[in-house]
Amino acid sequence: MSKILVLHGPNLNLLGTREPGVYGRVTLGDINARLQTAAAARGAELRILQSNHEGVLIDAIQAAAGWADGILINPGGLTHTSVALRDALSGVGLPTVEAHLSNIYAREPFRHHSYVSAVCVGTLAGFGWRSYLLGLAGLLDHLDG
Ligand code: CA2
Repeated sequence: MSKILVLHGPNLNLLGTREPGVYGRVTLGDINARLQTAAAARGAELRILQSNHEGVLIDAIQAAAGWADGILINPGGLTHTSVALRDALSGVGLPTVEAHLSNIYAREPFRHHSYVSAVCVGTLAGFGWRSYLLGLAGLLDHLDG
């Protein structure tokens, strides 16, 4: 059974309550429930965490080295700013998939660069909440070989 850490970065707790034109009307709770259903169908176990704090996310990534087989992460705005988050992912070395609700390459130029992409197996962006499900499937397939 694959064990996956799912991380949601800053402000993603606001999903479904603000900016529905950009991020949709689905709440983070809805996304987590859909991920849990998809994981159960694949016989995988998820532990899910959202935090608005970079250090909390980094602590969770470091702790994952002791139990997880892979990481699914939407770093939120930290995608475009955080060398520290990238260093944590790189240092732990667990297979990681990056997921974004929006197509970051079709938005403002400052969103076009991700610090974490280069240390990830792959990136999903632009499929709304389905980016997470596609990312989970891709990560589990990658772990299955
Ligand atoms: O598209 C994504 O998933 C992002 O990671 C979302 C981040 C943004 O900074 C990235 O460039 C792309 C923003 C997350 C904040 O989500 C909100 C949801 C509702 C209302 C306000 C913010």
